Amino acid sequence: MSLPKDFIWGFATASYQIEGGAKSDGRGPSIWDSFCAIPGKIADGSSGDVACDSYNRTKEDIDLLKSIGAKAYRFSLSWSRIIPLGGRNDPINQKGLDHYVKFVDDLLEAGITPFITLYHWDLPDELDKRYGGLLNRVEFPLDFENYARVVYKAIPKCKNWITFNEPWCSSILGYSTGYFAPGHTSDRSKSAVGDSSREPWTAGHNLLVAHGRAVKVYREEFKPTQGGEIGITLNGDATYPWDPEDPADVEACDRKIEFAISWFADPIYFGEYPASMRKQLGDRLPTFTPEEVALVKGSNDFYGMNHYTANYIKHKTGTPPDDDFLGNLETLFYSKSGECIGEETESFWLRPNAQGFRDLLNWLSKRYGYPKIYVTENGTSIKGESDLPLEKIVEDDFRVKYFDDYVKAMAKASSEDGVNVQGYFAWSLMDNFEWAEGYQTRFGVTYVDYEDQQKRHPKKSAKSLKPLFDSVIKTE
Ligand code: PNW
Repeated sequence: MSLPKDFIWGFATASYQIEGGAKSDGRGPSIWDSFCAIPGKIADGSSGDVACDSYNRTKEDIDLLKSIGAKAYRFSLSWSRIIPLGGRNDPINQKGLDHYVKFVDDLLEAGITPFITLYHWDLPDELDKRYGGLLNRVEFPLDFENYARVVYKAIPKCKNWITFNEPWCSSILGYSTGYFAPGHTSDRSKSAVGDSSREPWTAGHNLLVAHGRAVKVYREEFKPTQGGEIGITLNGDATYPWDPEDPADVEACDRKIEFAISWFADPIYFGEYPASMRKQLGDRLPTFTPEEVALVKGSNDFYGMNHYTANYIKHKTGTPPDDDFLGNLETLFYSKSGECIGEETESFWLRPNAQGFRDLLNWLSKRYGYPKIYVTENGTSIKGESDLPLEKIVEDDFRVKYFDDYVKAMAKASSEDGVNVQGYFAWSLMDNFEWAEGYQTRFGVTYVDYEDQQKRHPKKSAKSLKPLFDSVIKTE
């Protein structure tokens, strides 16, 4: 089992989860600032106001990356730091932009390759108020295109770009369940606004078009001189039939991945939505205009894969409710014969199953013609981690084993199955603001002491990745 010689690996973070500095140097608010201010939305009532204070600790973060051997760092930009109101006719905040220009310079000087995510969920709040944010099919893609252009122009040294992180989360958690900002849902006990039967599919469509626009601008105006690559990052879990003898469960396994991943990947690789989604959603799923197809089809230089877990899938019968987004099926932790998918973690949705990673890498490769894959996130929380004393927290053997199992499964997919995986980012470089779960759930390979000036304490897992990758990456 092995990974290719120039395989690149490192750690990932996202702006709102680590930066803090919410009002520093002219940053405007994002939808997450507003969402956190609504009582009851975040488990511990917290926000990203201070988070890991990374906005003020770039040197410390780069030193940390260097000390644990990272070759690359994936981070995201705060759109409202760069254009506080967000729109294409709104002013640019030079200080905010300069912050990222310098950060990239400093990373490169330290020998670390930057991978920039343009959008990791923190839409400028003004755009949500001005025209409904992601729900606006015309304005949102144009404003995103403008923001992307501003950034490409300012940071020519970055050669690796990701447009959107997990559009599934933005669409479903933001507009169906209301679990994430902006919190829209049909459930009136949670939100006064929202239509879970339509809005998530509209948001997803507009994200795809915005992605297409940003890629077109990169390819036409910047790629010829800068020579970088651009893609989108999609999340999705592996699936196994609840009853392997039941063809309907086997079929539901594919449908589950289609509703999560192919929703975005099929338009990007084939120019249309999966048939299973069209069949269930009818005209609630928008139709691509020819202009939109031209923007979206063929718009990935690489496939960004975020992956954490697996589920058993049991098909449902009858007509699914209007707010169903899974594809008329159930996701379960136990199979019919009583097998468990994996051990519990601190995250209700996450249980480790490394074989699932290998199987999903194969599924994606077969469907999309063996594209170049960067695993842009993979990692785990640990049940009860936050309640342990520091000396126990840094002995995170559960996380060490998770990375060991997952990286080896990926190496087998590469050398034995022919999957074209070229990079890997562990989520996350440090504990951070875990969205609606606040700070209780930790994903970091570094412990952040929020009670003691956000001091960083590398855990065992932080130091485990370098020897692990050294042992599987080919030397010639
Ligand atoms: C990813 N779910 O999101 C994100 O890209 C990160 O920002 C996040 O911190 C990380 O995973 C760990 O959660 C997900 O509820 C968040 O199924 C939630 C879900 C899936 C992915």
